[in-house]
Amino acid sequence: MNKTGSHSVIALGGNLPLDGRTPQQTLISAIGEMADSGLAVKAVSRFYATPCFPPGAGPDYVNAAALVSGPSDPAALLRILHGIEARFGRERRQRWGMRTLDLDLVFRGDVVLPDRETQTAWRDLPAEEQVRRTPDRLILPHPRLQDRAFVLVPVRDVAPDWRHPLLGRTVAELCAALPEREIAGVVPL
Ligand code: PH2
Ligand code: MG
Ligand code: MG
Repeated sequence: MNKTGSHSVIALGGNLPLDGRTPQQTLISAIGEMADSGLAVKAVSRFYATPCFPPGAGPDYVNAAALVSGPSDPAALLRILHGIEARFGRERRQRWGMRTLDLDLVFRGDVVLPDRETQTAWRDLPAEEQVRRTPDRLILPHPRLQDRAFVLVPVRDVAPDWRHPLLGRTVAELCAALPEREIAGVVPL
């Protein structure tokens, strides 16, 4: 089977210090917690400094990605990730607000959740609605994956050949389709 067939990729991000520790240190600890929570961490990307999205909404982020194998049920994996976020001081207050740690499930093999139509509807959501609306259930692949250099560039380090099950493009191809300026803003630490 393809290496990413039964694997998941988790995007890590943070832009606030926690107890005097930098976001980079928090992300490293979070990867340790993933392993302690029973996930097999197969690969970790480089760490990147990335401009905050939306621009001006806070300090720059540190972003990374991890390739893991874990529970076959994506919802069980998500519960583990939420538990780790909570242990690292994450408070869910504001959409796209500043945070000490964000762990997003980017994909799980070629699973599409909850179904093709719903994933497509969230993926095609107009930008102004993306600010207002948050899905109340797990959408896979992550509906904004193809848009964001701060997700795609780290994910390319660990899973360049994973193919989006609905777009039919690999991570490397999705990356190459982004404006050069956005890729250039994602700088290895
Ligand atoms: N995450 C967000 C909102 N904005 N910007 C960057 N650069 N990196 C992120 O991980 C990020 C963001 C919401 O999860
Ligand atoms: Mg996020
Ligand atoms: Mg999140």
